[in-house]
Amino acid sequence: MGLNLVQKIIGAHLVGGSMEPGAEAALRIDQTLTQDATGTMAYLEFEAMGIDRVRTERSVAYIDHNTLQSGFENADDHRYIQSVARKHGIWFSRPGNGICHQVHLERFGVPGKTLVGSDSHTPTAGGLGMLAFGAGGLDVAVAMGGGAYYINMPKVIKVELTGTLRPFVTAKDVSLEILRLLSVKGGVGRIIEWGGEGVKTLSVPERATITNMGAELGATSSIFPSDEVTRAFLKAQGRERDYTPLAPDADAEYERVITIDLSALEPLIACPHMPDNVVPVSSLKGTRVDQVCIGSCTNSSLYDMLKAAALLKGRTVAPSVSMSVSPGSRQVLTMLADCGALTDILSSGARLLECACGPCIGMGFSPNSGGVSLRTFNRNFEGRSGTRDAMVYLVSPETAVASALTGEITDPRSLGLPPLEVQLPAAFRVDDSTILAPAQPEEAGQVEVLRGPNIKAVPEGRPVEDSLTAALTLKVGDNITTDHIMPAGSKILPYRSNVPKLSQFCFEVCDKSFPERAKAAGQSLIVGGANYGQGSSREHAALVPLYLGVRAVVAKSFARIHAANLINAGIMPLTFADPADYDKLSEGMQLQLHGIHAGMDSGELTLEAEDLRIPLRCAFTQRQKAILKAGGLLNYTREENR
Ligand code: MIC
Ligand code: SF4
Repeated sequence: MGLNLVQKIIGAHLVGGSMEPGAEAALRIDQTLTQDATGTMAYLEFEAMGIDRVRTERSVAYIDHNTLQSGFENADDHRYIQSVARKHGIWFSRPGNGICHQVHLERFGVPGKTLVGSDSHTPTAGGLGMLAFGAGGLDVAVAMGGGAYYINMPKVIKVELTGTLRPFVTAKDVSLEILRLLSVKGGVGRIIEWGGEGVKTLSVPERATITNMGAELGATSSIFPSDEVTRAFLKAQGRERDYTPLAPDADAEYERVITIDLSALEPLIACPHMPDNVVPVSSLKGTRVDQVCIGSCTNSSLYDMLKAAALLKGRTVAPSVSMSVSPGSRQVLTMLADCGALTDILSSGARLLECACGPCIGMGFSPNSGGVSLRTFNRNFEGRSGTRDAMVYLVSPETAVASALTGEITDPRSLGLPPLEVQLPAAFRVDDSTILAPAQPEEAGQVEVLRGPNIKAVPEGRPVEDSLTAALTLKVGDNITTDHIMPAGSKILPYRSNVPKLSQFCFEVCDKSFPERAKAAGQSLIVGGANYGQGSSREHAALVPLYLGVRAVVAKSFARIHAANLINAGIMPLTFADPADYDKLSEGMQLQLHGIHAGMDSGELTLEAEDLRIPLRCAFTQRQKAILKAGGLLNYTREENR
């Protein structure tokens, strides 16, 4: 039997465990990336591990999330990351240089290599044929130190593409179509391997738009083959030497094959407040639009920006619409300037924002009250834009511009314009002067790490004891995202390296009184529904509950990265044996778990509450059990290194 692409890359990186579906596989990691909102914590954890220099082929620290410096906090964190990177062998992409995933694709991604990044959209690099995973900061710290990255061996779904996209139908519509088909839970425990004849018709940035939004499916990763299109992209980036062709064997096997005919797609739109709430754009024709944003790691490539500029050229944004454009990188922005497309964008009345995440994570440009915002981004969770009652829709750049011009949701095909003729350049403008090299090993000792007063200690995990009595301090429903657990936005993000301060905002979207209640309870338990912790990789969604005394979360099911982050923090993720038992629990109950250690071995525990006996499941690997008993991955790693 032949191998699929995922099996080939995993096979070449397997350092422990097994490739049997469901089994734990330990992978050698070639590259890591961090961004600033998760990076400070990741580097504090790396420092705590006591390793002098990273042991990867390439590690890069990006500054792209916390670029609004409305106080000293973010600036201090940036100086910390810059200095710690210089000292420990990590490349540093300066603020303004661009969004980590876009810059990594342009300058560092290598087909066939493995990448772990402290951001859930790290699989964007799968557009280049890289096997990339989003992870918590601590997992990235371990990978920087040369440790393996552990995944439960996923099943592989193949999406076979046929046909060619028609004018004004885009890669973003492919992402939305697969979300419509599979839902935000449909990728859990799976890697999506894209293939078929249609792949050849998609450029690397288009492929990256598709792998980027695999994160919204809950998928472990997403990947495209590496072919002549990949070679041309790398060559245009001056990196043809990084090219390797990669394809699955002809007789490779998959869990299932889904076929998407590109020629049959139409412009799609994800409605508030979930990325899988997808309908045709035409079905919302005429809906008023207040704001339009183009950018984010999903749609900020030169290709996306050139298309937007071509549509805006000689036209003006409707007076009722406020529009922003954030190019994904300095390379994109300077090339837009060089070819005059920037002038077309600015002349239309759109506002130019920095090459950064910006509005995607509520860092400025929040919509007006109850505003309808059309964004080329990947997430439209409630409140994420910074405006609690905003209605955020996700669309392609073409749909975004068409709607900005008319002031209402508009299928770009209905404008009656000729197809856009946008080509990728034969050579990109390569200037790496804003990516700083680390110090040479012999100089590293003299580099001083600069720590501002905002940087507080990483909370210490507590070993899981054999019995636990704790109050149920919070019960939440299905699809709770990490944006619910630990919201972001311009007011909160500056405290990513200050867990005590951050804890005041925990679950703010669901229940403002939770932090006080949890603190008063001393130790507590949270109950959740299905897909608990979906969305980002932020380990703060585990570290902050840890700080507030949360010892276990009992849910119907968990999102992959969040479950790993809970274990890394020493918090037990437990699932209901019968999801119907969820209804029997209510806030304020005193809950008990006994014989936890034996239960972790058998995979079964009983939650006792008043006269209830609720069976729970806990399928931990040996390593995960050891981490929980050690009180988290940091303690475990320290013990291992001793
Ligand atoms: C996001 O898109 O939610 C973020 C902000 O990029 C997060 C990381 C973070 O919370 O810092 C992610 O996707 O992992
Ligand atoms: Fe940044 Fe948004 Fe991408 Fe997250 S999803 S990395 S906040 S652009």
